[in-house]
Amino acid sequence: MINIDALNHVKGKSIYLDDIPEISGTLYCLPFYAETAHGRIKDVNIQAAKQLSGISAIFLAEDIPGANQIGGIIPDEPLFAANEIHYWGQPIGLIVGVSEHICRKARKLIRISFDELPVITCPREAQKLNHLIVPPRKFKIGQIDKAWSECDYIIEGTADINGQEHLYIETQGAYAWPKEGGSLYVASSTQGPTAVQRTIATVLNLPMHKIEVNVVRLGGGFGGKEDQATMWAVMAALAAQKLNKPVKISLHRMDDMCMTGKRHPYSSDFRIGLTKSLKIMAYEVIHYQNAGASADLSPAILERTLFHSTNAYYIPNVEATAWSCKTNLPPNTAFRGFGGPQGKFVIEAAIVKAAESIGVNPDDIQKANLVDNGDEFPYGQVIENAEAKHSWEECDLAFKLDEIKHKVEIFNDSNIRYKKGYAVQPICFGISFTNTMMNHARALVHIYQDGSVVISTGAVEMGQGVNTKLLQIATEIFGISPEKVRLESTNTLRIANTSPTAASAGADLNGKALEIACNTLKNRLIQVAESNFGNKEIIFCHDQIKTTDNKNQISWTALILLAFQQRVSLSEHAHYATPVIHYDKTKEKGHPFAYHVYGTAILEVTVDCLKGTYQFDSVKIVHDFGNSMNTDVDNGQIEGGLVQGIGWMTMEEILYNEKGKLISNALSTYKVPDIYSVPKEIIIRHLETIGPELAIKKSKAVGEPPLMYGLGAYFAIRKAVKSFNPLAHLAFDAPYTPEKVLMDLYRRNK
Ligand code: MTE
Ligand code: LUZ
Ligand code: MOS
Repeated sequence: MINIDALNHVKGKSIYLDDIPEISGTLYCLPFYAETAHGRIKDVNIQAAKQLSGISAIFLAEDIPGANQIGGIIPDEPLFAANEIHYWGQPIGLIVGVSEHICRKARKLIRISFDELPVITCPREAQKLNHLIVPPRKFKIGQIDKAWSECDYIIEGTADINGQEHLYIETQGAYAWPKEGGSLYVASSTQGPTAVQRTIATVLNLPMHKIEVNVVRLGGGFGGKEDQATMWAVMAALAAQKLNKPVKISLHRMDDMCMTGKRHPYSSDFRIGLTKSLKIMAYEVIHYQNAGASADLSPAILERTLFHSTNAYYIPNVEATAWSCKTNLPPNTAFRGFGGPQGKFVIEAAIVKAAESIGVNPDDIQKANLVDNGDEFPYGQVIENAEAKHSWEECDLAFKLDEIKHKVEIFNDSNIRYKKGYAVQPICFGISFTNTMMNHARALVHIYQDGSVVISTGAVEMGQGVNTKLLQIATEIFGISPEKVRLESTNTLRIANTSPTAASAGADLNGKALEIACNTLKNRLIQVAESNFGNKEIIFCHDQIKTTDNKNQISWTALILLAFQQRVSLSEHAHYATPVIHYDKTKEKGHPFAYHVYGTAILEVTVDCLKGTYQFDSVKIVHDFGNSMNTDVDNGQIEGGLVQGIGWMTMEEILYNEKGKLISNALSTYKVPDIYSVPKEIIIRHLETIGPELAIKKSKAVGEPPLMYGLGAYFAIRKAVKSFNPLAHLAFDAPYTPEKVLMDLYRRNK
């Protein structure tokens, strides 16, 4: 089935937040901030701005009727800074006026005076000063102290990895309007409608039942709207409530880039120990996470970094520590992979450094240590249905790794200006929210008396195709054509208490709830059919309900009408909670994931050693989809995730100056992959696996894992650089921008 949104997207008919027809009298709002990343507020002068004609109001912290608090995991984040400013771009108040233009004009007239405080942007520096979001976490397995003595090689190093701008095409926004009796309707571009609802309730001092949050779709989220869509919706709701008017907010790209958090930068120290036969015996790692100015989702992201610190490798002795460090940057947040990719980057760097010092290929070490059934991850989950070796072997078989290596060698021997590099990138990603409590979902299905069906779930469509998958589930169970089924918006009145659509689990959780609802309805319909046909086996297909002996048949539409006339309920609301999973934080052991997603990629790159530029020649992937329920949608996720990962590792460079001001604050200074920089060739093969029961229709979650194939981009480039400049000591410092590549190509170590 093609993506059900494809046609409307192409025609420009899909409705995003800014396309919602405006109610007359709608006001616009715009937050303002001070030109500092850390300061004590002395005075906020809004007089001149307030007097501008067209300005309706300017709200500050003191105007908030409820709590000035929007923190999701920890209550450490005000909606508006009242006394201290903790990052450049932190909202101090909200301007409301008749147009966005007039709000911008007013913003220029606001004068904020403050005392400067010291700005810290480096996580290691913050950790030394004990500026922490939460206490450190430590995952342990085996006995690391003893293990070092069994190692023939011990290699140490440091790896740095920068953040990433989400660059959803649709910037953050919301549109709120008052309803009867002090209730509010809020259209929001969010992955987490319930978080929006709950936070508005807190800030406006209202019960949650007075707030209806509605989400049609997002023009991309990528984690950037898991938590950080909330504050904009709260602002619009606050103004709508105070002024009793419809109020809209839609961030300018440069405000969005400046004011929102990004993927977390990490700085990590590692030590890896191997035997002569290249078995990794011991791995010690300390991660310093750059959390930014408040917690946001950082503690959960920190946790996933630890979960994925050993990627797809079995290591018997591990000690992994992670510090969440509070700095004067915008609070960093969820981004596809959720801390997992950062954990994986460090182990891959450790393997590459070990390979270089031992004198073998990194893929010799990678291959010798892939996880297998019965192996235990440092967090206690014992591996079942491992596909790490399987995907590696299939990848090797299909794409002939030896030939690729040989080709690269021959090329490099006969070329001076251009050098090629390659990397193999295995992945292993755990599926489930690591916070067990969040792994549940609900679905609501109505069959109308004309036989048409409408579905609501907690899943948010953000381009990943979850609605298409949900539609497939319903049409297959009912045996009806897709035209008969419609996916409704995600709405907190229809589906309550949702987890955000995140952790790649949107289709699994909401799909399973939908399956339950549809099957319940189907069983009711079977009873109606049986009352007509007698007790025979009944099948639903091609809009017909028939007995298997083909003697009786009734159309779906006729059966529904019959059921309606017999006063059978044609509506169902179902709930699903992932079984099996559990986790004990006091022991740092458990079984947090429903299953893991595996795969292996081979990336090839050509570096221009005169310019430092590079082009990816090819990325060849064998991916474990389980039994993919929609190969077009899933392949799209692989391509998108891969390119987003390559972008992060290569050209996307977030830069803050020493004062904590974002320098890369526009698309002219922050470069993302375009059609010219994507790999010339991307080949995706499906690994033949059965797929786990806990995946919807045994079709594994696909949203986040492929981003991590992109990690190989860094190491492929490094390989090419090494071939040009073999003696240089190279740091691990992603992204590997052309500037950094050029410096490394001509680096001379004494
Ligand atoms: N694909 C598109 N086109 N747009 C997005 O915003 N977000 C990614 C991934 N793929 C995203 C996407 C992220 S971060 C997640 S967690 C999953 O989709 C969420 O959707 P799912 O749980 O339905 O896979
Ligand atoms: N969000 C979350 C996530 O709250 N918990 C998770 O484990 C997670 N994992 C990936 C992406 N978002
Ligand atoms: Mo995705 S980072 O779980 O929104």
